[in-house]
Amino acid sequence: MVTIKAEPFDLNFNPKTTALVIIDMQRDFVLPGGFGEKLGNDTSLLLAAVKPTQRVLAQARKQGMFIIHTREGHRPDLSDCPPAKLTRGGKTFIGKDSPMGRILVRGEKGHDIIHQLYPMKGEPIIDKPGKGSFHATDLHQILLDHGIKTLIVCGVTLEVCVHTTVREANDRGYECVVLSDCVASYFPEFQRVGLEMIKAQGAIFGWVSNADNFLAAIG
Ligand code: C5J
Repeated sequence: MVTIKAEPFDLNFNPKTTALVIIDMQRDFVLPGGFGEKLGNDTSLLLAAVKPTQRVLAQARKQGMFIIHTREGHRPDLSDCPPAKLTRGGKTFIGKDSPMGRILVRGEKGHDIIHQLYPMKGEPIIDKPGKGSFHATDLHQILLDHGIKTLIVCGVTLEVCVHTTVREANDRGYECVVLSDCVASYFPEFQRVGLEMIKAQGAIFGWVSNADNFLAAIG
């Protein structure tokens, strides 16, 4: 067992039963021209999470930790995109052309993970149609098969896919540690409040820590 310095209190975890989960570090969210920018967001805010996540990923790989990546997106015919998601406000842009290919469509350049955090062979990629990583995916089965109990969570955006995934994971019995500098939001206020919400009320959804603390814990 190792101990990670975290809020609201330090957490003991076994690295052998812990997975690093990196959520939706896709071009469509973090680079100009994709889904995030089409919705009116400044994508540069998300880039702050890249370097700390690279450090965490490198160390997790060195330690042989189980690593999982997720991508939000849909089949090319959009048959797995609920009409309510596709037509939201008349302008979600899902499936529309962009400089990085069709937005949030599997197989397109924008849908894929940025090169700085690209998965290595043996690291499962979960393609998910929703915001939560457990919805309509085999993530829970994969985690169970690997005996995983604790999730170290990085990715974007904090208040959408990271939060939804942490809530789903918490309800399924996983302990989640969100690394504050390895997650990002288009809205600084949401980043601050989103982290508060996770650790409030005695870790109601999970713990908040950071990259340095993670590295110190698994050293
Ligand atoms: C969003 C996500 N923000 N990955 N997706 O629509 O957070």
